[in-house]
Amino acid sequence: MSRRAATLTCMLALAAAPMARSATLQAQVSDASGKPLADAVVWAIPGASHDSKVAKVPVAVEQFDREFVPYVTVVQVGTSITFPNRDPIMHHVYSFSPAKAFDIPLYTGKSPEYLFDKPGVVTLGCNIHDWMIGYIAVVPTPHFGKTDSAGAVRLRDLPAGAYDIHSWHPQQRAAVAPERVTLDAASSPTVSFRIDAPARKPKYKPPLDRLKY
Ligand SMILES: [Cu+2]
Repeated sequence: MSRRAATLTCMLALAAAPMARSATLQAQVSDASGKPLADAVVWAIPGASHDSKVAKVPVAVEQFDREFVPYVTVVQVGTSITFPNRDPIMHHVYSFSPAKAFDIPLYTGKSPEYLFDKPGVVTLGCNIHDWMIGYIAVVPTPHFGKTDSAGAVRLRDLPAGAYDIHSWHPQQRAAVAPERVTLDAASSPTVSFRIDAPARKPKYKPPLDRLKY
């Protein structure tokens, strides 16, 4: 074997190594009519507990152009989140949700950091701008994701084993039952969910008036 081929073989072996230990789950979420549903949260609860340290990655829900960005955020229980205001006007962000209630009176720029230590859905609002709404799904697992515009999401690096796969969408009319799957390194199954959720209708937003917020 040439030196170059040996190096290549070695690289391929390294690239393949994580596959031997972990599995990938694909989920496809559609609405009641079968159309792809974006912004659906999908998370996997392992049947047997395994190492699930909370990833210490900074998570921010920004206010930009007088909207919450992103519209839907998903984090593991134990994650801290900030709410930076990137607009040239003030916002007053709040939540009354049992999973996490807080209030950030009129501010711009940086916000305090809040710990999300209970599972559940947190609904975000702004006292100044009625149309602003955002959601944080706090899930008790490091294995989660959010569907793209094609209704697809991929959960990577799941240890082999049995999982209950849950789904949720902010506009859903009813809770959806979880699906049980068994994952091994050789397969990357696709789980399909149908969530009865009407299309998101953005609320009217008046033109920006810098003098009046
Ligand atoms: Cu606002």
